[in-house]
Amino acid sequence: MTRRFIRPVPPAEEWPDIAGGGLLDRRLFLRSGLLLAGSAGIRNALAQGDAPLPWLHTPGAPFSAYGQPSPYERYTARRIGANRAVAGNGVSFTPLEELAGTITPNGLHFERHHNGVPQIDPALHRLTVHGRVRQALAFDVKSLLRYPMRSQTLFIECGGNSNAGWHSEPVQRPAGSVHGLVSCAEWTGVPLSVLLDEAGVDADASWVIAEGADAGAMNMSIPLAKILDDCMLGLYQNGERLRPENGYPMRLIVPGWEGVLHVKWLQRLELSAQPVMSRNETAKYTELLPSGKARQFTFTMDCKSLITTPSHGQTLPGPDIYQITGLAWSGHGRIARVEVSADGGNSWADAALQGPLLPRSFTRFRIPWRWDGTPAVLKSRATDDAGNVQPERATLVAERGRAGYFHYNAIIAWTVEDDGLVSHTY
Ligand SMILES: Nc1nc2c(c(=O)[nH]1)N[C@H]1C(S)=C(S)[C@@H](COP(=O)(O)O)O[C@H]1N2
Ligand SMILES: [Mo]
Repeated sequence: MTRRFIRPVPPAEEWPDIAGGGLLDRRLFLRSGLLLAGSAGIRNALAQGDAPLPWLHTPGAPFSAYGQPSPYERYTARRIGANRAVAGNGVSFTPLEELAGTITPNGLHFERHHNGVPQIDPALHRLTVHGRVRQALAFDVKSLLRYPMRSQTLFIECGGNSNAGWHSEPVQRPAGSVHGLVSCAEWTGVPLSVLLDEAGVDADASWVIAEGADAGAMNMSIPLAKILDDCMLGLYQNGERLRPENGYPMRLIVPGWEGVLHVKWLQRLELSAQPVMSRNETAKYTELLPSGKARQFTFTMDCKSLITTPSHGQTLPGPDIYQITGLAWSGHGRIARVEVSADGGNSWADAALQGPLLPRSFTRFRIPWRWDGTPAVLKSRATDDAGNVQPERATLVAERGRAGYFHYNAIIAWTVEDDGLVSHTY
């Protein structure tokens, strides 16, 4: 006789709500996989046996040198931001609502280019370290690949991510097409402290000016202290060499800080006593506040989260138990807590956080929800281990005004209508 260790689960109707709108205890999903067994779409296996399936009878395709996703998944694709005046200037968004887990596949990492993607021959590429150093150095790719490396799982988020949130009306686009200028990957490379140590930093240096080898030679200033603390020269992305669109053959990795500082196609690091005051740190990535003062050098990406399922454009087939899930991240450290509301923020319940809880990286949250078929407003609110709490939109707008364009991290709300259709709301 087989012994079964499955604990009896009370029928779904008997589970108590732990917050308004039908939020259930986050541990219920752990207690039983039977949770959804009564749901539509699940059939008894023995009832199958309709059409003969060709792949069960014919040998499959041969080996491939580099694997591709199933053709049935071809719509899991980056959404490209169109209508840009300058060729090569624009974005492509990670389809966050199509993905699960926490790692962004390399082919779906978001892109932000000011001047297109250069096709760099690594044999011809050099990284020069110069300025206020004992001796200027030029590294070729081959020699850099021989340095001791380390790996870190980190998100990169564009400072302009979610900027449609500043609009007076909520934009109706899929979650990733508004909030998907953020991705998370395991980056492997050489700590910059190692390379700077070799060049010998002068005592009066306090900034590092990083420059890319794209046609616009994009450059940015980063405080030397940050560079020496935890920045690296990224060479590998999720185990393989960087993709051209993400900076091949090398890019700067600046953990937790805004995307624009992660200079791609890196060709120059200049040690300096002051920032260079380039276009992207003055005219751009600087914000006028209601007081008339401007926020400049706002480096750290703030604590943020969003529900990826259910989210805009999805439809709930009917009243049932659903898993609400999404992503949270903070440039200040680890995610400590994600609360979810199903009644527009009147009451909140803690979602389960999937470990390991890595600093400055995506954290996946999940919570069960019983939808009764009446209109609901879903929200998520993240807190990081430095105590930062994701603000309500009204709070953020009151603080920063509406002239802002960057660093939008307010709570994101989705409305579920009685027909199950999900849309964006404020
Ligand atoms: N050389 C160079 N580096 C660059 C950019 C660029 O246009 N040129 N774009 C920056 C911006 S604004 C962002 S948000 C990130 C985006 O990195 P990704 O395209 O790998 O997602 O790269 C940064 N590094
Ligand atoms: Mo960016």
